[in-house]
Amino acid sequence: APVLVPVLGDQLTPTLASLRGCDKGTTIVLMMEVAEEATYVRHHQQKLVLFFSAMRHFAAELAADGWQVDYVRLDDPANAGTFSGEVARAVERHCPRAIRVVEPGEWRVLTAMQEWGDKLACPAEILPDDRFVCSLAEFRAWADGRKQLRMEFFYREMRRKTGLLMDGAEPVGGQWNFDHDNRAGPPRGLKAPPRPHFAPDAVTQEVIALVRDRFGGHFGTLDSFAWPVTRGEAEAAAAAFFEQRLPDFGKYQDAMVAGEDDLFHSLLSTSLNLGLLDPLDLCRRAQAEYHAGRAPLNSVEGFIRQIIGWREYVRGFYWTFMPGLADANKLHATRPLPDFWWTGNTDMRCLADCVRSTRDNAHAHHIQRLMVLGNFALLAGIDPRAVQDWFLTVYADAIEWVELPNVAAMALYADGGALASKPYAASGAYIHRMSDYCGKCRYSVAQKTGPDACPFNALYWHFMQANRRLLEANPRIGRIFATWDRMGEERQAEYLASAEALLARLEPAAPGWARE
Ligand code: FAD
Ligand code: DLZ
Ligand code: SF4
Repeated sequence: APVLVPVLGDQLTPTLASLRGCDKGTTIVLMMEVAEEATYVRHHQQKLVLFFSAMRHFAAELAADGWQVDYVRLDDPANAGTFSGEVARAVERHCPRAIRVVEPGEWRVLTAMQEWGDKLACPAEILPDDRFVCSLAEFRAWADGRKQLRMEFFYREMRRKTGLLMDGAEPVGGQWNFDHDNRAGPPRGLKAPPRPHFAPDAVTQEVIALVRDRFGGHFGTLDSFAWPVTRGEAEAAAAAFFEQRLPDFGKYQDAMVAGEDDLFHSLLSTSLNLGLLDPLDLCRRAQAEYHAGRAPLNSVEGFIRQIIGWREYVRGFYWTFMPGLADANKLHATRPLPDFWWTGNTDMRCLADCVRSTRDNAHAHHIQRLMVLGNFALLAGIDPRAVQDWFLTVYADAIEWVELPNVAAMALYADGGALASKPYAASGAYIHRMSDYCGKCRYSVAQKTGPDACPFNALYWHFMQANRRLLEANPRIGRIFATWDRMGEERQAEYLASAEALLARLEPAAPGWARE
């Protein structure tokens, strides 16, 4: 009897642990397009096309390589609609002696997977996903016994472990982190090289038709679909990044320019998260760009830190703090998500541009996610679960292991500071410094209160006041309250009244955008 190897949509890696060492003659690879995965949140249409197309391409590659692939298409009339249902049908079809599968990227899927063995009366082995630099066991060992988890210290361990940018025991350049060089605001007219565009082939076009037909009501447009859907395309995207964007990646990492949707960012998160690219390999290639003198250290270090630092850190964090993390709400935020998060219909120019980019590309870059969208949700006290659903729905790179820690812990401080040392809260001045949004905004960033003032200004103080008890004790933010106290009651009242007026005007989103 064969071994059944289910391969999920974010496991598109030929060296996947479950495939390694298997005999092609006695292994059935099972890939499943299932309605539940497409609708447990109503993913952006581009995200659906990306997953289905990349899965179909990967299945074809495996088959060409001699694997027996049992591929269940979404439009198969017998499709059971869920992973568990499809694995059960496959067990009936193939009578395997065992199931071998790599752990998934979401808690929800893991709990279902853990029942397969018993329910199907077939031994099921769940293997660690070793496509990461740091195993979960290693992360737990690092985290155990620490009072505080901080990315920076974890990152240093990963630098030592991988030897990336190391000079013996010392970091290359004498510092671990060059972030202070990576905070340039955008000069007027800053433009990035055009995004590499991967024109939809016949497979992708068929999937686009399927998605339009079945999921045309989901958020987002499909017209500009340009994501790499094969390993070859992902490699081409990486090569283009190293050549054209990496040199300026560091300097403009935190910059935002209206209409410049990705600036010098790599756009490689979807390929990394689907398994089309290997994180360590990418970092080594970035390091080689530095050694060849083609990219400066601050860019290369910054890029490597995002991958072996943040990406690995949030994964360990997710599996350490689930399932509680999904319900964390330390700041007791309960406001519904505003309607403009879906429609883009707001006079706040920064937010309108971020929502527009999200709709057009199923992507927004980090500082847009953190300091515009996330910052607004934090300051306005939006219910973390609603914000989580939005982020999981709209971004093509959103799989819960990476989305949830970034949203709940990094952006919303819903974990009360387990991940980050302070909330990423900022007034309009920060967005003004880092972007060209404010000049043409209907609000005035310089004005602090009143109907024409930048909403971030009053919301900032409203947030600080509302959460004073928790934040005052924080050495990294506590001092801000001295400024507030010096303002005088009248000014304080103006701030709070402005914020209350703004919050009262927020139109809650119609139900049904994220979940049926
Ligand atoms: P680049 O800026 O080019 O960075 C290079 C790579 O580093 C990325 O491809 C990504 O793999 C990794 N990386 C960078 N920052 C992070 C981070 N904070 N956490 C994990 N990996 C990181 N990333 C996702 O992959 N999926 C998500 O669902 C997601 N949701 C986010 C939600 C919020 C609120 C925030 C603040 C960040 C989120 N991120 C998420 C992290 C980051 O914004 C994206 O990885 C990045 O914008 C992807 O674009 P890029 O490939 O051009 O990144
Ligand atoms: C995101 C996604 C979608 C939309 N569809 C599928 C699917 O039909 N089949 C599949 O195997 N995976 C899909 N995925 C990705 C899964 O949701 C992802 O693999 C798990 O959420 C986490 O491992
Ligand atoms: Fe955003 Fe305020 Fe600037 Fe307008 S003025 S773009 S709302 S930060």
